[in-house]
Amino acid sequence: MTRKWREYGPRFLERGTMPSILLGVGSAVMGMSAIPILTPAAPVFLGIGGTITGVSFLWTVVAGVQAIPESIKKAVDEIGKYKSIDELDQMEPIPLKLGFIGRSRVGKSSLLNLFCEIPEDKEKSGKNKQGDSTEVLYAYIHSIFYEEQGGNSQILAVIDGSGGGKKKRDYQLFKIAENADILCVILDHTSQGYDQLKQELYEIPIGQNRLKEHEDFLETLKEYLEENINESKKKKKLQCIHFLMNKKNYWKKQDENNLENWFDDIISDWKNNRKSLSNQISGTVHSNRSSGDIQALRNVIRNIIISIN
Ligand SMILES: Nc1nc2c(ncn2[C@@H]2O[C@H](COP(=O)(O)OP(=O)(O)OP(=O)(O)O)[C@@H](O)[C@H]2O)c(=O)[nH]1
Ligand SMILES: [Mg+2]
Repeated sequence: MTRKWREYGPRFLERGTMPSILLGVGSAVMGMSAIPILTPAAPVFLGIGGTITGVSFLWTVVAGVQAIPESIKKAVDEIGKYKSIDELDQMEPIPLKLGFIGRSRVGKSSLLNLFCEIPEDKEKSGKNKQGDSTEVLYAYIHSIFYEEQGGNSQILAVIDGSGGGKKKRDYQLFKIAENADILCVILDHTSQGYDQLKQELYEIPIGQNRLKEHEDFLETLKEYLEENINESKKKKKLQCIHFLMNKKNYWKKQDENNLENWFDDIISDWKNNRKSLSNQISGTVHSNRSSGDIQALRNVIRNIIISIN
């Protein structure tokens, strides 16, 4: 069976077709059993049974058509487009998935736009297309050269979710973690950003609550990954978790040591105690406002890709 059609069964069942078929058969039996009983109620039973059977039949047909997977697309033709993460496995080759996760306002969407050099008119700021449910996550298909221009390239699907505090939003971040090969976990010391301050070199003190927010998030992420990777084996070990301590340009000089130590402690903790979750664990201090830092991150990702291949 081709890769495309292997998906058909699960997609068909996902659409609630099993209960619908059972309901259809049940009501057909109910309707038919009314035929020999020639009471005035028989046509009513027959009518109800027939209607339910008809609706179930229609439902099954519609689900059967909807479940046909999209054709396998050449990944190279999709560069520069947003794709729902469910479509990524219909590409040839399947792109390597790089996920940006972290609390709201850490700079995930800004990073996606800068990292992939998405033209402004194509920016989506990580928001889902209107009309889609919040569960639909999009990836931007991007090509990264791992040697100088003209060398080998790797097609990446870069995924950015919404980091709002609500449980529903957490679901998005964890869904990214579940799908990614390389996970970039973004942290910062303040939730403030350029949009509010309109200044590049503003010194913002450490938000202790903000650090606590990240610590709690990392704890939940760890539990989630442990559950998925170790126990259910639903997900394979991540290739790399790279931590990014963003908004360096807003650090106060006197806070540098504290923030570096806080960040180093997190990386050491994951390196020492979470080895089972990822093949590689690393981290860099970073600012989205620095083009040098964006390039440095590209190099980090490129080196990870080289080490995987
Ligand atoms: N000064 C400064 N501001 C930054 C940096 N990175 C992001 N910002 C700003 O922080 C604000 C929030 O950034 P977003 O990219 O929208 O954050 P997000 O993580 O996508 O947030 P959600 O979508 O709510 O989860 C924006 O105003 C960015 O311009 C940085 O390195 N330095
Ligand atoms: Mg965003």
